[in-house]
Amino acid sequence: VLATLHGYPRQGPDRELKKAVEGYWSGRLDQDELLRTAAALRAGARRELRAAGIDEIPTGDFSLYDHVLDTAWAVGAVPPRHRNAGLGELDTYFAMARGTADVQPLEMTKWFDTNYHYLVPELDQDTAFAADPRKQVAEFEEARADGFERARPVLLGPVSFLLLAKPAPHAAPGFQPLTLLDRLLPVYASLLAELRAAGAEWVQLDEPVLVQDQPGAVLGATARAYRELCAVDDRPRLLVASYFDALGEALPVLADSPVEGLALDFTGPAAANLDALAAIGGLPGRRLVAGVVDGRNVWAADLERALSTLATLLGLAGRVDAAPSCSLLHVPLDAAAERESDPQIARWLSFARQKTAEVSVLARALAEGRDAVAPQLSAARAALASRAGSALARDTAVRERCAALGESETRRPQPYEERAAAQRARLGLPLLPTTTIGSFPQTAELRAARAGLRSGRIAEGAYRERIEREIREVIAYQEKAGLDVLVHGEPERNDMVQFFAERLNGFLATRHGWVQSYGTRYVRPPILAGDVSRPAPMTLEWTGYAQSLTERPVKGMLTGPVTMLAWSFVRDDQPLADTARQVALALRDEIADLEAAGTAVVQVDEPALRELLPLRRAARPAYLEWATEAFRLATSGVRADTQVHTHMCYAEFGEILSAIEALDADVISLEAARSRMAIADELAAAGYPREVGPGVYDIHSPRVPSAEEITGLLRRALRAVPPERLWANPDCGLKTRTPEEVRAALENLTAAAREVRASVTA
Ligand code: THG
Ligand code: ZN
Repeated sequence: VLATLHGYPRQGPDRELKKAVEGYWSGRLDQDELLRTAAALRAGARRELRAAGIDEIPTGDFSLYDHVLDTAWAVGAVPPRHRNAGLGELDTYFAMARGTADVQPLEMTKWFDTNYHYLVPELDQDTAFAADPRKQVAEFEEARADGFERARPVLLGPVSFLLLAKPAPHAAPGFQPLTLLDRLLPVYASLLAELRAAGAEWVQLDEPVLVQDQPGAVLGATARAYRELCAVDDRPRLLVASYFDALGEALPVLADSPVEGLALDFTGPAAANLDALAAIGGLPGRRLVAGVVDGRNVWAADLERALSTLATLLGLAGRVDAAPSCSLLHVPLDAAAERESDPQIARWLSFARQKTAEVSVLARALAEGRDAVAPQLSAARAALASRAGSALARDTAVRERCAALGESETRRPQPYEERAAAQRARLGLPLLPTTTIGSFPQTAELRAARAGLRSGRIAEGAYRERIEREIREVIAYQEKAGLDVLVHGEPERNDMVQFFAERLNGFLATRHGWVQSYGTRYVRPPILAGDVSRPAPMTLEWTGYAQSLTERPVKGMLTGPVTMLAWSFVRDDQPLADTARQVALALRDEIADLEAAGTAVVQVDEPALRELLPLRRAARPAYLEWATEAFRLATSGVRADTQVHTHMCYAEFGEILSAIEALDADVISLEAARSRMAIADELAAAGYPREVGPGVYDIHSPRVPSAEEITGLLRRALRAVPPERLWANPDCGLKTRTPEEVRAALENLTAAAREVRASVTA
């Protein structure tokens, strides 16, 4: 029994990789310096893995930007616009990642249901694959030279690569990337042969798409792919890896293929792999890499339970190795770095360094017997007991309140028509009212002021004056621009989840818990550790201050329960639905306070509603049920004449249209500018009965849309949505744009709304 893993955080202890890559982009570092830093970070990671007792290490999991991009590069899937941009290799690679002044980057999208985002390969009928094994071979040889006899190159498998890709912009209509499988397999065969020639005994091919429901054609393609790859002469042994859920119908397909090993996830919903494996008679004579330590959450493992899973698995495969369930890319590097903030809680946590140690304890326990690791096992037991028994985890008042909730708390008492009439009377808005999504540009001084308050360099009073000044400017500006429903601009907020997490009981902040979100961008997700409650109002002060400055309605801005969960590390000791309900109750109280203070419009954002959608269809209805119920629990306590808004962005909404309706929000704003209003048609076709603001300004682009362009988008939306139910607003918050861009775009937005309004009433 060996200890191994699928991948390790790339950024380094102090996000050195971010600094080096951004330094290269800005010209502060040259290519050699960047590549030297990257090599030093890989060497550092190998030292850590050696110290932790990992027997077989992954190679090739490192990336300067993204591993799916690296795979596209390794198979030669470089789109012509990047290939022909006249750049050197490294700059061509970064042009695919983030574009240049002249060429668009690849699209970016979420990696399954994690918070990591990958670059979407673009393929068409003319894509000519060609193997470029240099990165994989070099990183493997580097590990060997460093004394790792057992190193296992890891790359994305061919089926997942094709299914995660999308047709290039000018692909033939109806083109499907999977049709390129026959062209792609020889390229994989050549990568495998090169790695074998370099001395690799095993190569891991990741096929995470197989944990999603796949049609028979995909399962058939999988069988064919691995039959062909296994027919290659002089190849390494193949380990096909899956993670994030159970393999389901793909398990017998892989088990029937000639591959020498499988890596399976046995945590969370993927624990179903255990019975499924037994049902097919196991993998006799073959290797099983057993993911028994949750690789994407931060809790110290229950080693006893993992050991008993491993013990069962030992009877089901020729050889069993212990591993985390997936790449450790999804967790921060080191829980020990949190010790200074709270040594007690740090014991409950397991980040990447701790998880590698857990895996190595498990492997030793099986290889040498439990006695060999008795101290570690008892420490793990003690940490688990300490967490389970802590007062932080259980708040009786919160639990009693949740238990007493009934159906009436999740429904607004008045039907929508009655609410809409009451809101019209109270708000007196024009047709096509204009608003923004919440945040306004955040200047460097503002960020410095927040950091200054935190570190004590800026006094509380001076900070408040700074925020007040910012709010005054934002309100005055919106009045001048002629917006109808105003926002305070959120100058006091860093991140829409972090801000609330810092103000709610039950959430913990980390100091160094960075996790890669995409490229050089990282987030520091809060940890949901205990029952959630609201010790004091969270948004009243600044919302109230903003409202005191204007006669027009100012929206109270909150982050919804699902998004609070999606962008945090969640508890593993109770269902997500229970945690969501607790967050919802805290928000419900906040909204009641806002309403009592005179707020007439509240917006509860759920940009992550689509993100938590389970990978398997069978689990989706139950998720959507509790997710929409939590939103209604948060928002349904208001008066009929208080208007509830919600906002969603970056999602394919199609799959969740009925859930969007089930939120029962009075107004919803959605991302739409990039899809040219397709969402307005979809909502109309689905019979969506309430008000909508399909975004008419793509805030992800520095381009300022003209009034004519916005007028066109509004007219386009009016083909699907009647004028009494249409709002004019940007796609998303304005935080990432410059004040100049925002000024120009909002003036064009209000001008366009005035024009369309006039033509509708004429
Ligand atoms: N908040 C949180 N999670 C998120 C998003 C968010 N997950 C999904 C999506 N939005 C991710 N998008 C981003 C966008 C920008 C950055 C990170 C994730 C970013 N990070 C800074 C960096 O890496 O330099 C650090 C930010 C900080 O100092 O906190 O720019 O909106 N919770
Ligand atoms: Zn948004």
